[in-house]
Parts: sequence; C-alpha cells; structure tokens
Amino acid sequence: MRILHTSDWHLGRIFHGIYLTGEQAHVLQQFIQLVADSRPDVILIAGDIYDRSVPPTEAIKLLDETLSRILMDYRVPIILIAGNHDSPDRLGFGARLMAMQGLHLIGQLTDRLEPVVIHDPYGPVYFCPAPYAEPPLVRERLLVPDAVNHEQAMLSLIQHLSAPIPAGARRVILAHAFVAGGEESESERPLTVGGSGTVSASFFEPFNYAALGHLHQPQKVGSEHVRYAGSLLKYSFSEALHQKSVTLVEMGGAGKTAVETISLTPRRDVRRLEGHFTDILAGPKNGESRDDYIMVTLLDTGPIMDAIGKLRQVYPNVLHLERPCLTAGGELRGPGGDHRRLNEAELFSSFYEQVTGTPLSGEQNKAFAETLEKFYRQEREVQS
Ligand SMILES: [Mn+2]
Repeated sequence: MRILHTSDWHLGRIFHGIYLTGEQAHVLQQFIQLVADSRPDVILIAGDIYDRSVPPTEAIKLLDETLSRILMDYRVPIILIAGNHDSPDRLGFGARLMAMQGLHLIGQLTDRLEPVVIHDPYGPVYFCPAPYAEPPLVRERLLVPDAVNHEQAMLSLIQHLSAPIPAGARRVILAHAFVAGGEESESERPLTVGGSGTVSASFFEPFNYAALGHLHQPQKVGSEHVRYAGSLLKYSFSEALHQKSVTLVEMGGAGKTAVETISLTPRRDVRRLEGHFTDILAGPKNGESRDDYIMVTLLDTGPIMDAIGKLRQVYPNVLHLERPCLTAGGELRGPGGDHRRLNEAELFSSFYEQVTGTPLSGEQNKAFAETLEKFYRQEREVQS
C-alpha cells in the first residue's frame, strides 16, 4: 500500500496582506504531478484544508480543481479531515455522494464515524479519520463524559474508531492535533487559549502509520511512523528555514512502513535577510531570487529615509522590516515589542494593563480565554 500524506494547505491564506492562492496553485500543480509519477493507492489530507471557515471563492475553486484532477485523471482515492481552521459542515457538504467517487470528506464529528477500508493484495487497511473536534463536542457526540480535554477527547475518538477493526489488521490514523513533543511554528493557531491542548504521542503507536496535521514543520514525533507532513508553504517568517514537503509511505503486508519525504518547491521562497542597509541593497547573491517574499532586519542604528521603499526597488516583495538597533529619532516601539509575535491572550493582557494600569487577575485571564474559545467555536460552526 502506497500512501501519500499531506496536510495544512490553508487555501485562501493571506500572508502580510498578500493572497497566496497563486503560490498555492503552483505547489499543488507539483503535488498533482507527484500523484501522476508515484501513483499512490490513497492520499491522506490531515486537516486545515482552508485557512478559515468561510474561504474565498478562489480557494474553493483551487481545491475543486485539485481534487477533481486527482480523482478524475488518476483515480486515486482521497481521505480528508477537517482541521481547526476548517468549518466542519461546509467541508462535509455532499460527503456521502462524493464518497461514492472515492473522495472521503470527514468534517463534522458524528457517532457514525468509522474507518475507511482500502484493499491491497495483502488484504484490507483500515484508515481511521479523526477530524478536529473540541472536547465538548466529543463528549456530546460520542457520549463520553470523561472527555474533558484534548487528551481524553482524542483517546475517546481513537477507541471509537478502532472498535470495528479486527485484531491484527493493518491500521492508519489521520488526526489533526498537537501531539506532545512536536515543534511549533508561528503560523499555527493554538488549539486552546492559554494552554497547549496536547495529546500523548503514545496514542498513535498502535497504528502502522499516523498521518498528522496541525504543526507546520514536517517532523516525526517519537517514532518514524508518527508524522506531521507539514504545511504546503511557509506561512510565517519563522518558517524561513523549513523545507516543506509531502510524505510518501510504503506499507508492506505485515504493516511495516518505509517513509520518504518529497520536497515541494515554491514559486517564491520566504526568506529573512539581516544586515546593514547598504549591504542588503547590493542585491541577491548567485542563485537567490529577488522576487522572494522577504523580511529584512536592519542592523543600522541611525534613521534611514524610506528604507522599505528603497529596499523594494531591489526586492519588490519585502513584506516586513525590523529595526532592532534603531536608537534615536526613529519610529516609536510599542510596549510589547512586535505585536505580531504575541498571541491573543498576551495582546489582550498587555492592552488591559496599558489602559487600566493593573495586570489581569487569574480569574479575568480565565474569563478571557473562555470567551475567546467560544468565539472560535462559533466561527467554525456558524455563519461568520
Ligand atoms: Mn494548520
């Protein structure tokens, strides 16, 4: 059984004010070519298909085009689960009809959730799709009052999905979760406000392969067969040194897996440049593209007139400029440094303290976290 694992496409993503749909189409073209070349038996997409619950129409068209070509031109079945950025109901539209064509869309969690079975010459493989679901929803839908946190909710989901699988049968799980031990990037939205929301890596050990989504850096967690495929593109400057890829998994009749990562090459790279103004203005070195998306950190201390305008004459896609060494006469810096590095809870508490002069109490912090989580839940489930 040959499995192609990818995740976190985030179609419709806006990066520093720029729609990335064109860049995403470029990389998905490579993905389709990879499907044509490697002829997998199944494709697994482990959540965050879209960047938000109501994606722009260009993103919907891109997903439609990509999935249609894979299914119609190459007839490779696809199993796709919702991530924390997706609207489960919108993603799940027409799911039963499309399953008949080989497109298994698992958006909303229901008690009818069951493995998708795909055969190879050695017999069946059970693919267990665990869509992203908050603990309250897992408690309600699977009738498990113990599922009070992400850890317990994932355990309940795994038990539910594993129940119908015969002992000894080969099994693969798709899950969108923060597995403890995994390394975060700046472009993931935390699953809980102010907490980690992690689940144990040991839950995934009994599976022959775990196709994970949520963390944007391709990585294994603990074992070789428990893996994040990583995002389609670099979605923050903190990922400048990542090599984005998809994972090709070869599974034998005994369930042993061999894993290979296949690099994706973006049309424009995301890079960070650090140095003095005149050196950076000298332009790209051999092999570097001036069209890449660039963040510049200037080490100069004095003011520079229209620094970003001049940099853009050399690098047209400079999206962010930092001046950490600026001493006098420059822009004012906010109290918390770069606000883009702060999460919502940190932003709110710094705002509150600035306005009232007193820090947030533990209780107020908790109230803010609960309100924000409720907001995210509504955003995923209700028209926004
Ligand atoms: Mn994601």
